[in-house]
Amino acid sequence: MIHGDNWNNGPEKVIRENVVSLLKKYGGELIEIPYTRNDSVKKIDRQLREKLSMPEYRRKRLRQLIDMRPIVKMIEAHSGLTGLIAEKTVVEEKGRLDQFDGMWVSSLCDSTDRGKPDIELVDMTSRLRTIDDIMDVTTKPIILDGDTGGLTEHFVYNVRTLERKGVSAVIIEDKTGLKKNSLFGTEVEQSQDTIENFCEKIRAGKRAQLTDDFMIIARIESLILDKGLDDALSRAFSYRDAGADGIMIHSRKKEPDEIFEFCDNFRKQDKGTPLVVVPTSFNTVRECEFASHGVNIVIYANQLMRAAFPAMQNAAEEILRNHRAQEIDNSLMPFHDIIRLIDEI
Ligand code: SPV
Ligand code: MG
Repeated sequence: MIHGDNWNNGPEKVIRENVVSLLKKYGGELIEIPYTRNDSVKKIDRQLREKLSMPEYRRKRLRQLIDMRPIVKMIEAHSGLTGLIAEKTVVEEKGRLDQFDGMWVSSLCDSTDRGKPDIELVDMTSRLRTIDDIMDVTTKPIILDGDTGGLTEHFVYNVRTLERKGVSAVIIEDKTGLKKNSLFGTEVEQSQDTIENFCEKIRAGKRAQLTDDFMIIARIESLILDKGLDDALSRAFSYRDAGADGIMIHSRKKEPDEIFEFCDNFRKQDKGTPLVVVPTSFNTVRECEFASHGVNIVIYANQLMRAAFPAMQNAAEEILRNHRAQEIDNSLMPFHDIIRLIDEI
């Protein structure tokens, strides 16, 4: 085997170790040549990334991943920086590398980042701005949290725009009126759309779509609103029949039982339609267990935002308490690292 010596350090080291032990089994030889660092190699690297980030390549990658992976893992991004974390974070575990497959542009985090409530107040133009910021620095596929999808007459235009930009999927939820975040549950007034209206919105969106790549995923709020499993299942089959490319089932319970029950019952009748879950409340479940219940996509919907907020608040409080910044310095990213965090072109 011939390989550049650039895999001696960093996350690729583990791949090198795997290769070395495999070669040993049959007496193979590893020939390492000094890695070439010059402008033409950089150009090939840039061209490859450029291709991956182009709309026609990025858009279809979600469908490809669903076909290839036991489960697709998406993490929330609400800015260029969080996009970079989603794009670049890699861990090594037991000789394997692991990373996220793509990004979820959450309405909750996009709103929170602007200091606004999650009530569809941040309009589509601003949401598209966030998507642009993320797309500028990443190549992985994107799912947009499309809230209720708004008026059907507006939704059809937004489907075209998202598709053209290279977004892979939009998830719309079956609520009407002033949308509130699902995790409030029945603490606040929330109303669910009728099956007929929501099916019409899905059908209109699918009619508007120009490519075969883009996905419209229907999100069912029946469990959030205590309407029960039967309501959730009958909605799921109706939405699928109206053309939804996937079903997201949501719950605010800590135990995953109702989610598993939904998935198991859905899979008895439908082996193929992708299922999506957002385990913010039922966070004890590991990805492989979701996969064993027929789930295709797991979305970590708000963890980056929730990690950043307390850290920033603590830094602000410590500076106020000490009238200087020294005390907080040990818990901060070193100054030298932050100025080198973003690659220059
Ligand atoms: C979001 O991330 O905005 C979502 C998921 O819609 S949830 O907050 O759980 O409703
Ligand atoms: Mg949302």
